[in-house]
Amino acid sequence: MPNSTCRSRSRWRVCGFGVVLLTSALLPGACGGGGGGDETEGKTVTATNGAITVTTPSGKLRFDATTIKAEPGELAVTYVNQDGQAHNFSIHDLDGLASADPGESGTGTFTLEAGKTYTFFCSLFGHEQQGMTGTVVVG
Ligand SMILES: [Cu+2]
Repeated sequence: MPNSTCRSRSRWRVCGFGVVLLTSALLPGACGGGGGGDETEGKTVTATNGAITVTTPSGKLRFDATTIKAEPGELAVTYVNQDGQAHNFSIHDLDGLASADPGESGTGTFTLEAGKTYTFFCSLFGHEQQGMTGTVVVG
């Protein structure tokens, strides 16, 4: 059906170009920023007075922190979701959940044991495997 609008001679070139433009328009976060989008990779953040804020930037299946340093006891997490789909902040083996719809934020509380290292992640299907994960180091 789209072929009817394409002349036979140049149809692959013209139609292919259109597909590339369409794909780019549908994936604004895929290549935006010209390579400067990963400046938050590997960031370590330290909880202050048992509280911390973790953010998912728009268009990224990532958290802005990959290592969180915290004291033993209660950790209050404010999770800010700037992405276009729902995500959450969870910690393996611990109760608690900070879940947020697109453009919103949520809070959750986790109880950390001294000397332990935990893995935090987004529990939505496949997100941890795609990079929504990091480490909580308890001092
Ligand atoms: Cu997620």
